[in-house]
Amino acid sequence: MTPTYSAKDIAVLEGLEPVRKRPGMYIGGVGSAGLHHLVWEVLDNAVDEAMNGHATEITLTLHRDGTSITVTDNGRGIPVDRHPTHKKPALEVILTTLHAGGKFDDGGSGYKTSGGLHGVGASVVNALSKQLVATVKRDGFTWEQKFGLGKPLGKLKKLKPARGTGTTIYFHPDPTVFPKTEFDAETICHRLEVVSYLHRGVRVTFENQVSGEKHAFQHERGVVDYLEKIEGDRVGRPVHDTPFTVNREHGNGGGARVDLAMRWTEATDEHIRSYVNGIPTGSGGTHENGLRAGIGKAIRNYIETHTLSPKGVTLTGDDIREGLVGVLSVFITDPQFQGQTKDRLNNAELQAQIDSVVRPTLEQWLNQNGTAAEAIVARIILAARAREASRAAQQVTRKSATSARLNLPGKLSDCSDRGKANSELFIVEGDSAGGSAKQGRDRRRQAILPLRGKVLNTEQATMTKIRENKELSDLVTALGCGMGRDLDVSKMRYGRVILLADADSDGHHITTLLLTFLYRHMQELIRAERVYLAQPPLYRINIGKETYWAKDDPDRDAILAKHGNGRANAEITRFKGLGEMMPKVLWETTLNPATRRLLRVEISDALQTDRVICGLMGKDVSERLRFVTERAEQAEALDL
Ligand code: 0RA
Repeated sequence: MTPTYSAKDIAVLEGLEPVRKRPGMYIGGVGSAGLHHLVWEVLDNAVDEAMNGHATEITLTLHRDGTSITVTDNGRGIPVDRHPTHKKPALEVILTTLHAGGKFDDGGSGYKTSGGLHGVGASVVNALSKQLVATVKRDGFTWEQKFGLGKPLGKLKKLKPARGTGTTIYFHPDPTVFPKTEFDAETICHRLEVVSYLHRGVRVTFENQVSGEKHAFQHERGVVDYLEKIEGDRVGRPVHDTPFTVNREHGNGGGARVDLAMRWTEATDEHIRSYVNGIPTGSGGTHENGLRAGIGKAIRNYIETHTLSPKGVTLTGDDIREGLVGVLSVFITDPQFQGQTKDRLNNAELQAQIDSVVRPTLEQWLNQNGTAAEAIVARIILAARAREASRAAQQVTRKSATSARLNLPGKLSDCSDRGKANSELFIVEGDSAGGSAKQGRDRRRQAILPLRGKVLNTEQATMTKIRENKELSDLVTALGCGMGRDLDVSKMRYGRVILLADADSDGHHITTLLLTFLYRHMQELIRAERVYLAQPPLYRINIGKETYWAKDDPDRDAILAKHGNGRANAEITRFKGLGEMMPKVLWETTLNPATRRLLRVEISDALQTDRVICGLMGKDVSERLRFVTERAEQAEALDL
């Protein structure tokens, strides 16, 4: 009889040439995200080993060159015995064979790596590394095999006797594939910390040999510890003591492993961090929808059965979840991600699965925790009443706002092309700068709104305070597109809004405050690519007959190094503020579309952004200024 091979058996295994030919297909691109994808891939394999109870420790070392990494775990060790069909050590097979869909389940040998939880498998990392060394402790010995560009540089070697088991992968990405091979320590460190929260008990260590720093993370209470960390970084105290938790290891809930910790706080927004197989899902998806649905049903049911329904207001889902902070981590076998940044879960079945786990457990928890339930229900009813009150107040202002243009702020110098795509509203700090900008602008397409005084830090303010703030309400009125839930980007009175502040630290601070407001309350404007930062110069440098403009100190030094012989023949003027600049100079350097440079504000990773904004504008004041100054260097699009 002829043996039957299913298509899967044949199609699954290939050589690594396709990876080198089209790396983007496997890791999403060869930019920084793609480079770090290699790290996540190697890390995931170690995490997998820990998740299945075989490893308790993971160490990641960023080596001194900043471009190579070692990941070690104390798991079972990659098998080194001969693979029955490939006639090679299993380790070599795993590292040189492409596994479709990241899964490699070789029925016969019993090897199963669900390591592709993140995607593609260690062989892809190997293919894209100029060097990779796998070291395994297993069967009483240390074993080692070296690879270059995915090809074995020699056979698997049996080295000295060893106690214990484990796997160590060293890799150095190929600089001919990646234009930039420097790893970002902060990104890696943050990811490792998250791993330690999502896998309770596992000891995760980051050794940064570039900076000499070492961090060790270990959390026995897992997502509950994570919840408390997030709450600590944000404003709004908890409204009840014990968090609500779910911890379902496989089986129940239709197959998904579910880990959840959440608590209502006094914050005015909802903050849920979700993960699928340890991958952050910043744009949510079916698992988050299931969570929201489950919470909504449980709360409504509880309120009904205890006859707590408020009079005169109906509770919306948003009311129910106002102030909720939560961490949801699920592990599933075949995650499907969608969306531009592939950070939204699309597996339809997850919605009902999570819903059916959360609803009954939360309802039961509410019934057993009367004090907490009371506080939560009171919090929800308060949210609903506040919403109704602010809606009523808004309707009054909106009625008068639509009736006339007269309500536009008095300090706004409008442009004649307002409403057209190429029109621009400049938000300028201070009246004197506003004056220069007003004179220097192109009146046809550029409008100027000067803001006086300090802008409110919206991260710590209530909605009422935000609405009462003159500077912010002027901004909202001038833009004409509403804010919060009423935002309608299509109504925006200008093609772009451009923030123009002094090039000094005060200016950066104001920019940060405005960005925080826009991010929290007019986020669609940023997503629609309608928000920009102007880049006014800080220095004028005259060298001989030439004039150069520098936006900061490094820029100045670069110009001096390139065009001057040191500082000797250069004449340097530092602008104290925009107001000091002649209108013509402001036009030439900052306003004129032909000569200026703008940064487009963009949200590359919603979770990361939230983290940064909380860090910046929440409790820790010291972190604030670093942000815009550092990020503004990154030219072109600014990662908010
Ligand atoms: C295949 C089979 C087994 C373990 C592993 C792979 C494994 C892979 C990696 C990658 C990094 N660390 C790892 N640790 C283990 C199971 C072998 C057995 O049954 O003992």
